Amino acid sequence: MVALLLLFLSCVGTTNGFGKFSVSMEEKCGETVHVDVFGKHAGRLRPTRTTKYKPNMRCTVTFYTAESHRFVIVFRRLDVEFEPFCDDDYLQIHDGNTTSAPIIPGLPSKMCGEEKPKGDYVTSGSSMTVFFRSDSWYNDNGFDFIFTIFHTGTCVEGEMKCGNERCVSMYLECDGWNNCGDDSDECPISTLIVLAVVIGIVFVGIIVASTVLYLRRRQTTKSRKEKKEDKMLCIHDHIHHIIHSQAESNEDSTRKDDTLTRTSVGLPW
Ligand SMILES: [Ca+2]
Ligand SMILES: [Ca+2]
Repeated sequence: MVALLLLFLSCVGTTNGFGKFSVSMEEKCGETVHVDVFGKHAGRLRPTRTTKYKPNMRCTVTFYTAESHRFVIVFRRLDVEFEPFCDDDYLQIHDGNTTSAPIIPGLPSKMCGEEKPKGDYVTSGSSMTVFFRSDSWYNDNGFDFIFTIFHTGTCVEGEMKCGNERCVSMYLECDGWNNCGDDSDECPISTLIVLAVVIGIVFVGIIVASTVLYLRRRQTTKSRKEKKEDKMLCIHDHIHHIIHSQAESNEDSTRKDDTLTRTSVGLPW
């Protein structure tokens, strides 16, 4: 079980771990969020913290960071009510600090349905504005994406170099989030973890098998004991019946002898 927990943590990571945070459109609706290069360097954005987004949402949230940095976005999920022109519920991510700014290069002008944008998308500057709206009926699970601040050039202390030459915070390494955009900040599952998981599964299997075997044996022993007790009870009843019959027979014989004696002697009754 410990091995499984380790694997889970290594694969999923913790949402609010050091250097990153989780936020929803609902709680920051209409606000501007500063992503500090000396604070948390990455975030996870969803419409709400609930399973499904709410009806009649009209939310705009602007994110900005230092002039030297940009944002990279990686989608984890898109599940917004589908309509061919995405006119009912939709998501837009603008490359700037207002909704008048163009859409981030590569992303659709409106996003809906379940086909999430693949790959990574970067802003041209240090800000981005997210807009999400929903109509009055039928709400799906929404969207879920990771955004990370990065810069190119020489990485400084506290940063790691991604495979695509981006520099991101070293605290984002192997945390379960694709912060570089090419997954190079994430660790492959090590042989040791795989071995630990296999041993864990075998261990759990042995415990389950042993428990089942023990319960079956216990049930079998109980059945045998009950059969033996039934047999003894049957024998006891049989013996009791024989003794009782014998006693009744003896009593009848005595009564007959007494009758003959009284009759032959002529004693009164
Ligand atoms: Ca809807
Ligand atoms: Ca990461």
